[in-house]
Amino acid sequence: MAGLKVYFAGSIRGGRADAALYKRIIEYIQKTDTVLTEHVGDLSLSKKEGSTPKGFSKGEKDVAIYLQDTGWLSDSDLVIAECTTPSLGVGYELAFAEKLGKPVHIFYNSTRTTLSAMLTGDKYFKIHPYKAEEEIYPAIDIILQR
Ligand code: 6K6
Repeated sequence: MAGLKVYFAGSIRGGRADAALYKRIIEYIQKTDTVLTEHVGDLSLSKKEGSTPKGFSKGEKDVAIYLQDTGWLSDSDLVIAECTTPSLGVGYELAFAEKLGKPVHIFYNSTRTTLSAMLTGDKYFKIHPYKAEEEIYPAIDIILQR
């Protein structure tokens, strides 16, 4: 645990097609900095598991997730999101982070998706379209001031 506190956002119930990519990005950030949301890259977490409570009713668990994640957003130094797989939760987190005044960096693969106009149209966000995964890592080095 060191350096900047990064809130990494990626789709869970929106779909886990990019979970392995999230894991690689999280591990890259963790070389020098702290990722508050390591679970987003947990490959054992399926879309269904992310929504199936263990020991909690669905409502109780979701309240706990919401409170934990909004708390982490408040505590974070910046937000990095991978938005190729669309996610309502990630969209909510991005707007929440903007209201908190946190720097927000949004990555997406422009060969696979067209980002929502609610993100590309908001000049607050720093948007990083990429065509190949290798382009993500040098951009992260700059964001983290390595
Ligand atoms: C348990 C272990 C791993 O995940 C869980 C339960 N689910 C969640 N835990 C923590 N954060 C979550 C969970 N579900 C969604 N989120 C937050 O919303 C994450 O920070 C993601 O960036 C985002 C994904 O939203 P959806 O709408 O795709 O689920």
